[in-house]
Amino acid sequence: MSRIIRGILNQRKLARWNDTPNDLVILHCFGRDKTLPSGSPYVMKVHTYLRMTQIPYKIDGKDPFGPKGKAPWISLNGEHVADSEFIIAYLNRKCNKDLNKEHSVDQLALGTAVRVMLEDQFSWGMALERFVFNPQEFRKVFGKNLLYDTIILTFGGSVAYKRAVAQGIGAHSREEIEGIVSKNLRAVSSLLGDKKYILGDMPCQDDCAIFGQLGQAVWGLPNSNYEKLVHSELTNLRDYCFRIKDLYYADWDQLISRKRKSA
Ligand SMILES: N[C@@H](CCC(=O)N[C@@H](CS)C(=O)NCC(=O)O)C(=O)O
Repeated sequence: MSRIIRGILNQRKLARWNDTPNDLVILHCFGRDKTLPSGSPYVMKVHTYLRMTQIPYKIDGKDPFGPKGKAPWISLNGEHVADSEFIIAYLNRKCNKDLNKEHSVDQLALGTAVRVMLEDQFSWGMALERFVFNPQEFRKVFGKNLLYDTIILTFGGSVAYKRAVAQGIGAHSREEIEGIVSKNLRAVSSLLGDKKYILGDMPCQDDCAIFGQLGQAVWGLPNSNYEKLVHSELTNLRDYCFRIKDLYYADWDQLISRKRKSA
């Protein structure tokens, strides 16, 4: 699709969300999944941030793909922002929030390093596991019906594979990729140790992203080696995810229900 046509379609899509209730964030993302509120780590990240900061929000599942072609994106008072990091930076400014104020610059650098490792490496391994190596298992997380699942998994598999090859990791064998990604998880486990959150007793902004990613290993990669790793060996990662779930997602079971459409 040409850039001009994409631009026009984008403008139309955004216009639909110009007139939303005052000061209410609309979080645009895919519909609910079956084992966790979202199989997208980036959606989980923003969702968790909204809960930690207690910013009022509502979920839209009809327009999941934003101006940059990805989920999530948000609308607030006629403004639209795409990309989880930019969304959080924007909301910090607009709503005067700062989850990092208790932490030193050096501590925050550690949080950033862990986030980037998971977002730029673990998440590729996760996408390949779901769409390329083990697609039937992923149906347990997001499946709707055989036809829908077959289309999404076939299309998603081909896109995920091409992108992973372009990124670099996709050139490796499944075993090699699992080795790389398991090493990520072991590194995060060592850095977390017995701390409650990645930097200590208080959560920081990067905990939203770290939870979003690790939560996929805990609840969103059934019968994978990553699931086994966090449930049997790296149990501090599993406990970390349960801690955040218990604190910020009292309605978890309702959220993973297919029946409700908005939060
Ligand atoms: N850098 C983006 C990444 C978002 C992202 O990759 N979203 C995925 C879902 S997990 C997506 O929309 N993929 C569709 C596509 O790339 O076509 C962010 O932090 O929000």
